[in-house]
Amino acid sequence: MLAYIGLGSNLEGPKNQIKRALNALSDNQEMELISSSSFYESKPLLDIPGPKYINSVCKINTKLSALALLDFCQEIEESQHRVREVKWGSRTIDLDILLYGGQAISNKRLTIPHPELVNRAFVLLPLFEIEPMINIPFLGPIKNLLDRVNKLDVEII
Ligand code: ROI
Repeated sequence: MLAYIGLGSNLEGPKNQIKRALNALSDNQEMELISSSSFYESKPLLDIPGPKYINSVCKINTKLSALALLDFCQEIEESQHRVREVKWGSRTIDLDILLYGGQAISNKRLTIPHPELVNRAFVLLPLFEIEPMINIPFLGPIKNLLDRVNKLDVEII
C-alpha cells in the first residue's frame, strides 16, 4: 500500500529529528521509503508561542495495515522522546499518517485522510512537491487545495 506521512518538529534540533525519523522508516523491513520532500520552515500554527517548525512529507510503500503503521510511527515518536504535555504544544517529533492508499479510515485512533491536511500549507506544499498530481480522497486534486490555503510564512529551506 502506498502511504504518505507528514513529519514535524520544533525542538532539540528539528532537522536532525526529522532525519532520524526518516531513517527509522527506511530501516523498517516492512516498508520501503520511496521519496521525501525538502524541509519547510514555518511559525507554529495559530501563532502559538514557540520555536519555528520544520516539516516534511514522505512517501512509503508498506505491507503494514494502517493501524500497524500508526503503531510504528508512535514507536518512533517515543524513541525520540516525544512528550505529550499540552495539546498544540511544542514537540521533538510528530508523525502523522496523511493518506493510506485511496482509503478513508475513521476509528478511535485514526482518521484518514488526516482531517487537518486541507488547512495546512506546511503539509500541502511538501506533499505537492513529491506528488503534484495526487487526488486526495473526498477532497480532489492537491493543486486545488493548495490554491485555497495561505502559503505565506512557509519557507522551503
Ligand atoms: N505548526 C507548524 N508550523 N508545523 C507543525 O508541524 C505543527 N504541528 C502541530 C501544531 C502544534 C498544530 N502546530 C504546528 O501539531
